[in-house]
Amino acid sequence: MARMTPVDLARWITAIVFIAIGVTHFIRPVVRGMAAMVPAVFHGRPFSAVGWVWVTGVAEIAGGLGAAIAAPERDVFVIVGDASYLMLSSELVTAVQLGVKMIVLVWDNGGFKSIGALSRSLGLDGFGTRFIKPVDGVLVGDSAGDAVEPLPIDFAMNARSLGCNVIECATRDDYVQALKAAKAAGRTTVVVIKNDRLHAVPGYESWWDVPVPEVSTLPSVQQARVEYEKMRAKERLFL
Ligand SMILES: Cc1ncc(C[n+]2csc(CCOP(=O)(O)OP(=O)(O)O)c2C)c(N)n1
Ligand SMILES: [Mg+2]
Repeated sequence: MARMTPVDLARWITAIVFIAIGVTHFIRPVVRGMAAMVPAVFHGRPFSAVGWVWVTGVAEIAGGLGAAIAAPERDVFVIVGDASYLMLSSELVTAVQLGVKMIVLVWDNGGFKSIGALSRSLGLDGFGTRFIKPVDGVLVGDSAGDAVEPLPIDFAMNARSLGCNVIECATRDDYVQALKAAKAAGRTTVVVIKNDRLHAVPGYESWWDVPVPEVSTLPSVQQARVEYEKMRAKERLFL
């Protein structure tokens, strides 16, 4: 058997890590927590809340590639956040290599928006969820507003460098045009659109059991812990 090179080893490790992350979407307590976050409007359309969690286990660009291979006669759209794109975008190369077309919509909102909102709801100010430079050595949170220097990430250039057709959008009209142009294109197309970090969908009419530290010097975390204990007492398990 040929010897494994360091690159092969890195590939195996990466594959195992990503498969392990995906597998968590099939573990009961994780499924329960994530299912509670699926907005009611999606229940049964077409999957149950739990079904949606399973689907995200095979997530995003990699999942889109599988769908595009399985159904070449259909337009396959992938919506992916900027942070998720940074975690797993290498299948774009596979799509280019195989000549498989998918349309990837990258929503660039300067970091981990959903996790930032979760962090704020736990009194943690979105710490570590922004693509910004540290300020005086500190990774500041959302309360720092725009008084920060964004990281110079160029998603369009990144996707272009992998061999994709790329369309950049600044406005809603650009986005509508880009969707049409992407459908008409003959190869994998990445559409990059900026969106707002703080403008979001309303609450999900549910509560997610994310434990808050019992000990903290931050009053906002202490307050969140009091709230957490109140909510925890009401918890009932239905799955
Ligand atoms: C494979 C995997 N890793 C981590 C997570 C946890 N997670 C859920 S949302 C999220 C943030 C994603 O940020 P982004 O893709 O930029 O989307 P945004 O919330 O900004 O729209 C993370 C890390 C996950 N669901 N799946
Ligand atoms: Mg994001």
